[in-house]
Amino acid sequence: MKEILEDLLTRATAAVAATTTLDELEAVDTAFLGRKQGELTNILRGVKDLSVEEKRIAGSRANEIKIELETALAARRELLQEQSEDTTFDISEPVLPRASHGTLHPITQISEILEKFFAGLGFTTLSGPELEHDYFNFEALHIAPDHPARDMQDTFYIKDHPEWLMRTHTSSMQVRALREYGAPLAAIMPGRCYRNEATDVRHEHTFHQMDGFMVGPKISFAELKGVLLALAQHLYGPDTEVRLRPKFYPFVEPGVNGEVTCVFCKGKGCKLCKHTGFLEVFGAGMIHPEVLRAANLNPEEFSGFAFGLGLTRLAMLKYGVSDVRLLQNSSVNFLEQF
Ligand code: FA5
Repeated sequence: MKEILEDLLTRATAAVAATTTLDELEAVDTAFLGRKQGELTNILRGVKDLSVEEKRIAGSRANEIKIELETALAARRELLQEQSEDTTFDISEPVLPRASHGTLHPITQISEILEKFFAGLGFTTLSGPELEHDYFNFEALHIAPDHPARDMQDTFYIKDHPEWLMRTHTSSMQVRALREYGAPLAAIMPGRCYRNEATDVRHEHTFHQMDGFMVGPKISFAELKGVLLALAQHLYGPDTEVRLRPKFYPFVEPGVNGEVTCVFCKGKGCKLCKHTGFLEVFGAGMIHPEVLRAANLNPEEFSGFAFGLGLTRLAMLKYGVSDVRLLQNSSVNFLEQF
């Protein structure tokens, strides 16, 4: 009797596993456990006619097998039910138009490319306030209240609070960051800036910059050059060259104007690069000792370089946008190209 029961269990389990529809499963259920002619039901019914010893052994095993089989059937039933629900669809249902998902703004895209690049060089990304105090935007950067450099960066002031203004550059974060985290420190600071500009194809009243700096015990101009070259080649390809020419910024000494090989004519000279073969994309230099002092650092102990990229300009070059104002006006027709 024991062999008959084990053989039944093997066959029944295999039959359950082989079913692919709920109808097939019900047929297996009836064949083994059906109330009238189920194979196991019949065996259980005949247990009473066995000897006392056989009744004890076969009876308890037959009941165990019944429970095992019921469990296997229930599990299979659940699985087949799920599968049949998954594949049920209404072929008469009307097709809905595909939802529009939008894309990341080109300035966000370029900012993320740069953040990844700088993270690889060990720079941390920081952000700071757009409504800034005059001190961090100008004075801490060695631009006194009557300094002519202020004329180049006129901005929007807060009525009755002339010491508060919309920041004109992300350089406003330099002293804030160094005061907060100390040196050595390498950081980039992307963000929105504002200037009181007469807007044209290259100038907006609201635009994006990314400042960066590295301050440590022996940071030199060579490191600045290396970082800027690696950055330009990462963005515009390995043949890109960087040209640095002297430029005055009150917060760096020496200061430079950084240009890269024109991405449109590859250095041959065209209308966009005014036939020079180069396009201006950043300002940079060695951090002025007065700025280090404002950051509570000793210029005898620490030196550093700083650079400021026009993120808006970089995005225009990378994606071939000819008018800066297109980037601010939120036109879906324009933005969905990116
Ligand atoms: C500065 O703003 C300096 N803070 C950069 C700097 C940082 C120099 C650290 C040295 C060390 P500048 O005013 O040149 O410099 O602006 C830098 C870039 O911002 C420009 O090359 C340009 O790409 C972008 N930019 C400036 N004004 C506008 C504007 N109105 N619209 C769009 N982009 C602008």
